[in-house]
Amino acid sequence: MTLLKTHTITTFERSPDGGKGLARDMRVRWALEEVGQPYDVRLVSFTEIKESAHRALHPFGQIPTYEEGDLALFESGAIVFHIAEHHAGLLPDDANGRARAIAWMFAALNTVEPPILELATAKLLEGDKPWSKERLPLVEDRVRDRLKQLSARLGSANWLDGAFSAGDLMMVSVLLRLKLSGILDEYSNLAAYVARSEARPAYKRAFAAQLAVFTGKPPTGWRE
Ligand code: GTB
Repeated sequence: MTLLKTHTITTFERSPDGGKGLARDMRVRWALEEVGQPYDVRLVSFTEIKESAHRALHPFGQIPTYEEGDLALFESGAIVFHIAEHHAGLLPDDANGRARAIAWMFAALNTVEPPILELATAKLLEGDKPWSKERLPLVEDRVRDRLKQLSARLGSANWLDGAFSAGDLMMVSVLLRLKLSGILDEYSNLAAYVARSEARPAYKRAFAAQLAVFTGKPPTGWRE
């Protein structure tokens, strides 16, 4: 008999994005939904994540964390990679395709996400600085540079490298942060790539589950 291990993730009891699915628990929820693994959620406050019990799981006092049996992980990239390695559905079977999907995961986190985070910081945390107006276009252009390169590579394909993979999941998770800025719409194939991902049943279930935390309403029919 195979015993099912419970997957437990932590996320904010009150996400600062108001349930838009932009906090980093969303990518872990999405990965678990893609591979069909149920999971438990432990809600934590901003105070709790800085306390020693949570820091034992996450040295930097952040969410998400992931627990499975005697394994505790932090960093959304490492968590999604772990899920993808242990369950079918997010990494190709052939070794080279697998390596390329992992490269796309790293590209999302190391190459595409940094300028996008920089833009969020420039808008949210530095918007009131006297130099902000002058700097913002530079930061936006750095984002555009990356999007242009990504858009050229994606071309008219549905996914970055063959079938949908953990590389796409991570890339789209990163791009979603740009949706409200309008910059994504300047690259129609990237906007369509994100929309195609949001239409995936697994994405919808994950989104409904994180929204339910915020609204207090259980997702309806999310596992039909
Ligand atoms: N590199 C880590 C990972 O990928 O797991 C980064 C984790 C991280 O930044 N976690 C954030 C956190 O715990 C929450 S997701 N912050 C608390 C702290 O550092 O004290 C970041 C986030 C927050 C809010 C929005 N939003 O409002 O749109 C989007 C993303």
